[in-house]
Amino acid sequence: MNPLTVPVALLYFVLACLAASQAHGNTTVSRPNILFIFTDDQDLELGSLNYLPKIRERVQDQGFTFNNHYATVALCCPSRVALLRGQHAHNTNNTFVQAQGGGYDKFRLSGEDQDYLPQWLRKAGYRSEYIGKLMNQYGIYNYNITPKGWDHFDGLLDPYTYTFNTPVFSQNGQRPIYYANQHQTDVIRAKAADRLTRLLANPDQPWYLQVAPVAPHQQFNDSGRYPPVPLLRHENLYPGLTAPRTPNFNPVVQDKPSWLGEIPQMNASQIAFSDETYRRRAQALAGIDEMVSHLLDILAQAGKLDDTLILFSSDHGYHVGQHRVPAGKTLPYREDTHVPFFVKGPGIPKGQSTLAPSTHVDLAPTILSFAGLSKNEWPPFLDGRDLTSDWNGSAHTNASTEVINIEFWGLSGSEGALIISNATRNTYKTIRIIGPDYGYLYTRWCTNETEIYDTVIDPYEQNRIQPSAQPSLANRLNGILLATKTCVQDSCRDPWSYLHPGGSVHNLKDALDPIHDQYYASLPQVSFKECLLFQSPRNEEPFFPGFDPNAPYAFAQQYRNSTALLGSPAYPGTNDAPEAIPELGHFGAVYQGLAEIEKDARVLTDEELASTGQGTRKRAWPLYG
Ligand SMILES: [Ca+2]
Repeated sequence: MNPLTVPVALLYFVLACLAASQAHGNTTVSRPNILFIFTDDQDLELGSLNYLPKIRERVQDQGFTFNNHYATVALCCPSRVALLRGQHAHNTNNTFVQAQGGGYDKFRLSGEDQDYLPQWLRKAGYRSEYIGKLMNQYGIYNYNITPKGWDHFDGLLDPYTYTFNTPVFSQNGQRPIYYANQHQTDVIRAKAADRLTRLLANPDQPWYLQVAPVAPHQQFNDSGRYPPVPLLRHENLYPGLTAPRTPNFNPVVQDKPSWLGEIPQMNASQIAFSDETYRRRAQALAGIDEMVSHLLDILAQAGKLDDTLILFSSDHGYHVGQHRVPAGKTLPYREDTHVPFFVKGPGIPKGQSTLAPSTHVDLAPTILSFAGLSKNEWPPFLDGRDLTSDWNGSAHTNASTEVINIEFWGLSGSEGALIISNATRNTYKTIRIIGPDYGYLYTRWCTNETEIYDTVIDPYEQNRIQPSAQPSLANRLNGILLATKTCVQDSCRDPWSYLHPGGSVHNLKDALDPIHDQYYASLPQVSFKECLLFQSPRNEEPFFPGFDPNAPYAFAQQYRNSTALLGSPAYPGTNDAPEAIPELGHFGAVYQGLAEIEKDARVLTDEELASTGQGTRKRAWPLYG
């Protein structure tokens, strides 16, 4: 053997390693493209996937499913901000759909818009694009303040986001365009298809494309809240379809805290509304099935279907008649928080799944891991965990993943067929435990009522366990909630170790050892002083012993600007449509190209733009100190 062989081989190896490490942050190495389909208000528990047969066949069955995936907030804006920042809502402090709890203006004022997913993907060498609904309160009044980070952004604008037949978008901050004579789902599909085709034309540039339709969200306009408006070509699908009569559908007995404990059973017209909502949701999803099929066809034609990471999920779940509420979200129960999540792509096993719990807070680290961004370039404040290990077969080895933190601040109510409008006592903190052979849901409401369910024997979350009946269980659940309600980073990923720094407790079973009775009995009860509509640390005392709410690490305050001055602006905008067009999305629109979709498009008039702050949706919010 030539004595030079070994050192030369070693040199090549070193050079190869250098090249690989330098690849992070530039575009010299080919990386899988990423397509993320992100729907709005799509349940898992009520069978929504039954109405997406092509997505199931072409994505889910070809990939990996997370069967226990949860949103950490059952509401659009806070869930979306948590996902895009990789942080729990108590750390983003974007906790509601409008000021002062949350919204797009708060996202900007906090500075979080300067340090979130698209900027991190850029570091990984990706081009990032976004089509559809980003978050609440990005609208005709601030469209020109383009969401940062995206290389191309074409967003729906409030107040037209929830009126399916009056789609209004701003592309990269340009003057809003109204796509007359088109249904929103078709516009998003055509826009996404157009961008996908352009992205595929440059094979040297890895890309991330997030497509965020509003379906199957309810239609909201000035006159009220209604079932979603499907594409006209789908409006006769599923005749006679009714909402599933789950055991918790409009129950005779309802033992619930706060406002839920006070509402009557739904009457016949409210039940009919629930059924119509469910049927319309199924019809609205048919447009999503078409949309994704169109995008998959484009990927297949380019020979890129197998090379692309495809993610599918929804911002949170939905209930239709469960717990006596005709339609809506915002509740801590399974229907509102459990969401579809599956991935398909290179290296991902086909047709497999996991029961390991996961949440939307995990998506940012998972996407960054897949994009190949070196961990030392990840933001320091991520609260979730990288899920790529789950599809690589090492899932659920760490029992600490059994804990899911869920939280809410703000209003609830029913989205149509009102039983109660603007329920103000809907702020709560919840822990869901999903163990290998046990499961619990534990909620402390802002009324200081406690709600406990054994979710293994009571999966519909109806039979409350009184804390006094199982005090050891109740104080352990209180303890873990005390830890997660203010968790940051590692304490979110492993809250049992936060409670037990010695490393002796890794799950609820360990914690229930009587040796810990005194410790858990000594911990303060999770409490609220009053039912506020936003996060106020002083309202949420006491905290875990030693926790200082004023310390910079608390609520990740060092990673965002103060938004204390975000006042209480009137709800800007009106849902008055430029024109009244009842039904759109005719048969000819299937796979119609963007040029055809744009045929009747026009910019909004000065008068339409000036409607900001007018209209019946103007609301004044109380100012809190
Ligand atoms: Ca939503």
